Amino acid sequence: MLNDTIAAISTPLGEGGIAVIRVSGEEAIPLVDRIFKSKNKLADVATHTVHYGHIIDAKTNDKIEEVLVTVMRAPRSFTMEDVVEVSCHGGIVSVKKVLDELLAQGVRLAEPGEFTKRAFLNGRIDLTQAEAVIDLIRAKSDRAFKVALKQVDGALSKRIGELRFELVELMAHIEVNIDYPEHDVEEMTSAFIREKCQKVMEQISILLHSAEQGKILREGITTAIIGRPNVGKSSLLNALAQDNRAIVTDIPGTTRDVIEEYVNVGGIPLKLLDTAGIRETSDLVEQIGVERSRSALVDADLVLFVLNQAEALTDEDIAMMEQLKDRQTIVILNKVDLTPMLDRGVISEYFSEDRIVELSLLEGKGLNDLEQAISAIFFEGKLEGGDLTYVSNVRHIHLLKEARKSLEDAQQANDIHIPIDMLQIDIRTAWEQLGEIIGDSVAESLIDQIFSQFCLGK
Ligand SMILES: Nc1nc2c(ncn2[C@@H]2O[C@H](COP(=O)(O)OP(=O)(O)OP(=O)(O)O)[C@@H](O)[C@H]2O)c(=O)[nH]1
Ligand SMILES: [Mg+2]
Repeated sequence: MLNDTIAAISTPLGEGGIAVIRVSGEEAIPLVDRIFKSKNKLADVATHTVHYGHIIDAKTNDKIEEVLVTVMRAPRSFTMEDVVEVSCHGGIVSVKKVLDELLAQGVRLAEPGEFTKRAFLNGRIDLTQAEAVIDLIRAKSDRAFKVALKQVDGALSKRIGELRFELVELMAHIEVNIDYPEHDVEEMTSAFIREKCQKVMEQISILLHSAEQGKILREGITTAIIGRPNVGKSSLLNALAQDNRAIVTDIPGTTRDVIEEYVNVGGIPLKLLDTAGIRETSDLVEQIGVERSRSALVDADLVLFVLNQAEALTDEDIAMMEQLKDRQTIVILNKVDLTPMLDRGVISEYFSEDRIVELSLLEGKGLNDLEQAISAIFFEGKLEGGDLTYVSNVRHIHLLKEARKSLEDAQQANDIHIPIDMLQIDIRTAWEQLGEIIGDSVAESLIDQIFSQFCLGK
């Protein structure tokens, strides 16, 4: 199974200018050669070159498609195997035909992700990088894309590698101590263990903290737009979506249902929910809408509370601010093109200045300020700094937590002076758990690694 030759259509199905079929494996070149008619045999061409010709029906010799074929020989390819990419015309039928012809030659249809899996198994990328390739494909925003790109590049692996190096150093130190036990050395070792474990645990916590941000980047911040009828909630959704997604009228109670829209605000993906204006009403449909607004409010990570600053605050507005003051909230004072009527001082009692944004959706003013306020909340203004090593994968998060737990166990054992060869077990477990993140399958390399990097007695 491992080195058989696989193929798949690598471009999205549908009508496009071109479509690409990727073939990878030991037999990729000879198998494509059988159905490729051109001046040259692919077996003879140089690697990383492109060749014009036709894919033919092997039985009838009829031309099926006019193609360009790219040859990339192992190991300089995505999978590190021989890879042939066939570019043909973009229609579904022609691509299917070429693929069928390849399958008829004995090529196997690739499983989802199998090219990337091979890249991993052949050692071109590690697990975090393989997983990041998927994130890259699915990225919903520019920033999510950059994070994934960085992970493909190996940024997370590098961080994990550094932590494991700390632990290897620690294990080497302990190893020496087990071999040459002397009391005062033991004292020093205990302090050394405490310090190192602490350091690695802190680093793991930082990575775990970034997991929260990673999740946001991938899935979007659930953001509810809340407020009384007619304040401009739907206008806000439309402005952020740059589309007339929701109906806007001057009739209070226009929006009855929750309208969902993914938008990208300054590179941060928001799952925006426009809701019915909250008010007491006898209209049954509107009542249901108001109920839905309230439950959207409960589930939201971020609330955009919209007020019309050309109207005085009502008791309901104040009750709402009371309810929102401990949540992630941005207060939007809309309609600043009209004469102000609202007492801003009251709002300041509930929210800090950086959470209050003035807008005129009619004139399209203030959207930049809103963008900044959102960025500031979720990235504490730090995201621009460029440290984009986010952990966003559930498997990674789980292993990081496990590793931190193992180190906590080591710390506790150390505190009550349990013999250090016992601690060694916990530290080694942590080292292995971190190794699992990057797909480095455990122990056998441990000893080699210790003694290749350290010279005894130093
Ligand atoms: N003057 C002015 N009018 C605005 C502004 N933003 C929105 N409006 C108007 O206010 C009215 C209500 O806007 P919507 O966006 O429908 O308000 P809403 O909060 O969604 O209202 P409901 O769906 O009824 O709860 C419309 O007539 C908009 O054109 C603004 O910044 N200035
Ligand atoms: Mg509306």
